Amino acid sequence: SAGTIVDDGTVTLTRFMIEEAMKSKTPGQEDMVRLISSISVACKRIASMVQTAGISGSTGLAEGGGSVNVQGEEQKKLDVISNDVLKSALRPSGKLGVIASEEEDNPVVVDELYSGEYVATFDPLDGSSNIDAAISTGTIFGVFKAPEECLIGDSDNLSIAEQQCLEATLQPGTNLVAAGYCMYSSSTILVLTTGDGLNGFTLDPSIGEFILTHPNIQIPSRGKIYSMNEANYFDWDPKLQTYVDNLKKAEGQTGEKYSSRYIGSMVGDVHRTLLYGGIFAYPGDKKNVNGKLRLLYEAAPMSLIFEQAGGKSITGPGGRVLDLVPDKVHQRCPVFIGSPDDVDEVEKALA
Ligand code: AHM
Ligand code: MG
Repeated sequence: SAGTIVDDGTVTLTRFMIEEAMKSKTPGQEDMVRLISSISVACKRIASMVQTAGISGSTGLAEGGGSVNVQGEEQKKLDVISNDVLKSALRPSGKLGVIASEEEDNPVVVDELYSGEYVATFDPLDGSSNIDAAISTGTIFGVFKAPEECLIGDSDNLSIAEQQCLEATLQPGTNLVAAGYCMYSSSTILVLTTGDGLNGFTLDPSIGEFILTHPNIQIPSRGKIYSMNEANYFDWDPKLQTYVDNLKKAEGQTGEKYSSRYIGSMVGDVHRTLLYGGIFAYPGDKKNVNGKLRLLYEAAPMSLIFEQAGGKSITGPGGRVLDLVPDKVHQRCPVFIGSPDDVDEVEKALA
């Protein structure tokens, strides 16, 4: 009838965030809504670019043909574009002072004024080696509170504030106030925690909105899939070799034979692990003692995400990834992440 407000029960990301902010006892959650909303807009843009990359000619390497980032990795065109999209989406949110990104040598300020309340870390387009074959990629992010010193800086007096603020991204994962990823795959899925559970949203392209499709995600306590780059097997710790051998022979704790799945895109491999259970790992090995994954914008955000879903994430026996205190922006760490029982099993095997 006339005047009836129709509510079909659809919960968009914006609606969800606003309702959470109203319920929250933490002050200032409205600022978090703005920040996440800016990130989600950037993710929509990246999703659209990734989907049409083969048509628009944005596959392949960045300008110059052989551009490498500070870690010596080739930069793809879309790595660079995604980084720019995130920076420009965050600038008007007005709440972010500094970002550290896989594609920037050093943390950068997103605005002239160091007035942001948050600092964020990003891997703008993780797994981009997969992009030219149209295989899943993702954006990973973590958000910290900015230290006091950063809040008072002004653009005429940058020297001291600048240094302090640029170092503000070097915080342990236990300080994260939000973390998430957006996966660009057969659907575009944003998985997000602001420290009170984990929720997943699927982009409905017909209306351009993220819709709550995975409320309160809980990882199965045990899975039967392992996900690691087994080409590194002969460089692994023999204890890890034995653990994986046992999973293959149905001689692990469960006595079940495991399956192997590995995309080589952390977001895709981790998303599957979150929903189906099991273990994803990028261990250290003889050649790379700290493995490959970066603490600040890959390992730590994913670890908070998993812990919020009842999962576990360790860097080795007795070492929680979230407790690691970074001393370099691009530092790497071994990662074992997944169902609590599977992570306990690998922890015991490695001890
Ligand atoms: P990238 O940030 O340069 O894309 O590298 C990170 C990616 C992860 O997505 C993935 O888990 C890992 O590298 C795969 O590495 P490998 O090819 O050594 O198995
Ligand atoms: Mg990456």
